[in-house]
Amino acid sequence: MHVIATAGHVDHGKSTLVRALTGMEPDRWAEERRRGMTIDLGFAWTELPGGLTVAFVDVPGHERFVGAMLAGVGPVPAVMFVVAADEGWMPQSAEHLDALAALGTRHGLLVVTRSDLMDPELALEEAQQHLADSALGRLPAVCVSGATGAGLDELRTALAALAAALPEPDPAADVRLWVDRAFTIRGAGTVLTGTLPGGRIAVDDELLLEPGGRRVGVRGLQSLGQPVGAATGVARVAVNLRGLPRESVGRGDALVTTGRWLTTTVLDVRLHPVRPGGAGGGPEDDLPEQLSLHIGAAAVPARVRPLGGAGDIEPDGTRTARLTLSSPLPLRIGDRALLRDPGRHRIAAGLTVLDVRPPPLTRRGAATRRARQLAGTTGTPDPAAEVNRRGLVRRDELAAMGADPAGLTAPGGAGTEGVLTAGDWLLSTDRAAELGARLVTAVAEHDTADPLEPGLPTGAARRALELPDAKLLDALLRHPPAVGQLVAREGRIRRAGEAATGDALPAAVREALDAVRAELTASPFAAPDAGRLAELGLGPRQLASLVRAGELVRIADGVYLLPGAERAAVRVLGGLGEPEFTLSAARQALDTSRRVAVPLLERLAKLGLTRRTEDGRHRLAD
Ligand SMILES: Nc1nc2c(ncn2[C@@H]2O[C@H](COP(=O)(O)OP(=O)(O)OP(=O)(O)O)[C@@H](O)[C@H]2O)c(=O)[nH]1
Ligand SMILES: [Mg+2]
Repeated sequence: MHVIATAGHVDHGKSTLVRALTGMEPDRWAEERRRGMTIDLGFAWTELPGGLTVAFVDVPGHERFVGAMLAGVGPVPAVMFVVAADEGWMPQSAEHLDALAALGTRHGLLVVTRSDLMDPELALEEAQQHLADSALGRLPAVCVSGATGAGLDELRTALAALAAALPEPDPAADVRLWVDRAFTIRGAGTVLTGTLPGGRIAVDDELLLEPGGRRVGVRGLQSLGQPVGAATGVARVAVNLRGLPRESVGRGDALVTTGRWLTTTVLDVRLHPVRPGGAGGGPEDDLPEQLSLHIGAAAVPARVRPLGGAGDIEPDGTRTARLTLSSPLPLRIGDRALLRDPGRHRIAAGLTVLDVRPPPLTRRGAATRRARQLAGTTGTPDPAAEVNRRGLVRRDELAAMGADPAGLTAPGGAGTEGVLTAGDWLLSTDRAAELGARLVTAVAEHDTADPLEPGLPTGAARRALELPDAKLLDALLRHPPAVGQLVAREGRIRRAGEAATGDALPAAVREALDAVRAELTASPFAAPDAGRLAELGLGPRQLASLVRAGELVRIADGVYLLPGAERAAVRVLGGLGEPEFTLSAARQALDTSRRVAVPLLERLAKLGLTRRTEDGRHRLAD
């Protein structure tokens, strides 16, 4: 299916044409038919030559209903632009053209109707001239009469050609259905309608209703008046939602795929002049601070703050601005939208969304720096550039921004274009270098402050660098400048190669160790007592660091021997010549005190080198 919106000045014959083409009544309301005027959006559809089905979204032409017009054309990729032969180009022709140009609509057909009332040539030439001066450019054109039916076959053929030339939307795209109508059906509950631009909705799907993020289930689905199990964009759909009160939804809300969209009230955009060259309504004209943002079927008051000065307007008249919305919208990089000035009844600018999670502008000069940073960006999503600009960003958040990082990086390794992956996170090589340098410094500072416990605990390292995920620490250790300098071991980030050599022991501790070592070499089981340890300046922390460094083994509280003391003890005890021996015999053989002998024998038993006999003696293991 294809969807085409109408556009054109009030009373120029849009609805009459839709009626003639489809046999359906686009003016649904009695009031519309009584007044002969479209007030709200109308929907109708037909099959075209060649078998393509086309649905029309018929918009009102009256200036008062421009909000409805914008909600109608917003999500629709193509337009049937209608001009009355007897009236020619009129003010709402111009405003509708401005709106289409600003929204980026590029597919269309010009229809000059009411040709039974006047020769259409003049109106046709005039309209083509206006189109040529706009971003749309000249369009294929047909002259018809909705009253007599003249030219309608030709119009059908032209519509079929237009529909066939429309780009194929992605059936796997994330769903964002802008609600253009919401109503209640007795017995079924709340129904929303909209133009699905791409992606797929199926019965029993669970979606989110934005703003608000309310979970909603699809109870039923219709397309072109028929129940369907699923609908793939582009399509007109009516969605019956489970358990949703009618008053909690309205035009401009959006039904979106769960977890795939970010809603935002602050965004950075590129403003486009409505008309090439900028004459009349270009963003370089004085832009009121309060405007109305229109995207899809939504209209939201927006505060506009141009970024940078007059010098930051690019040669094509575009410039960047920050918008603050009065209510959140699900937006993505690359979205097209427009700003309307309700006070002056004009389209003020078109825009392309550049960033839906922009940095706050707090410091002086931040707005100008931001303008420079965004200069040259077009809104074409560039995941590598986004990662580089942000430094650190979650994968799913980047995808939700509209810059899907799939394929950007090889899992677990250095990616292309300066992007590193770490679990769910993407990290720019620049940020990795900066964080890595900070980590090297933090570890060095830690080791200076606390030489007895070398290595910065990983938790402290993460906090110091404000890393949201431990995997980022691993990524930093794999890349310059940390790689080769730092290693992770036993829960700490350590200077590479250091703990193994014991270099980190302070000189005083090293001297004390030398003394202990000399004494224990002379008398291997005469562990220095508390007085001696204190004399050498070896407190609990120093002793613990010597144990960690593998210089001493701890037999019990306050009892330290040289590494290998257990094996040496077994050798001595084996020399007793008795398979079983008492504690006292062992103490004498080892030439030590009970203070050492008791825990040492306990330790030998624990290591399986000795065992206790039933009568409380000790025996070497076989
Ligand atoms: N003679 C003649 N009258 C026409 C033709 N098309 C429309 N009309 C008349 O023009 C008037 C407006 O037609 P509509 O189709 O309602 O115009 P519209 O563009 O839908 O108007 P809005 O939706 O209110 O903007 C009606 O009185 C129609 O009968 C035509 O081809 N020939
Ligand atoms: Mg109408």
